[in-house]
Amino acid sequence: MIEQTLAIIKPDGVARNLIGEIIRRIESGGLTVKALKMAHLSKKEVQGFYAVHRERPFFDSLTTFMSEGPVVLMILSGEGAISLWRDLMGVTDPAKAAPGSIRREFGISIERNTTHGSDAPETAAFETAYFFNRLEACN
Ligand code: 3AN
Repeated sequence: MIEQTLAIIKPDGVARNLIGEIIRRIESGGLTVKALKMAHLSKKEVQGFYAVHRERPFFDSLTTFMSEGPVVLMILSGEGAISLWRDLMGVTDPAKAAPGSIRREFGISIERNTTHGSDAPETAAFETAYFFNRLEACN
């Protein structure tokens, strides 16, 4: 099934000039970039995006990190895009991520793990709509 998913290159990735390398992996991995923009999110905007995590102990630290500098926001499309993008990223903790995955190669810590990807169709729908309106999303 053709799916759409939200990808973010997090502040640690943008700050280390990894935008090109990560988009190269997205495109050569079989995914298409459908929409793309940069933003320096406010802490409030990040809190709204990560609202499902608001009770987690790392919420304050995570939202501070995600608002410390610019990010790249993208809608990716393709066959099984949600799980395909998560496979390319690797699991949350870079130390446990598969060799060759983005988080294994570039992640600094479980928090500063370079990229984000939606984890299910419902979260993908919420997350893409959180950052892109219908015109921007090329629908
Ligand atoms: P994923 O992004 O792999 O789906 P989630 O949804 O569990 O992982 O966590 C969202 C984000 O919160 C992660 N990408 C990471 O930046 C941060 N995070 C997750 N677990 C921790 C943790 N134990 N300590 C600090 N930050 C964390």
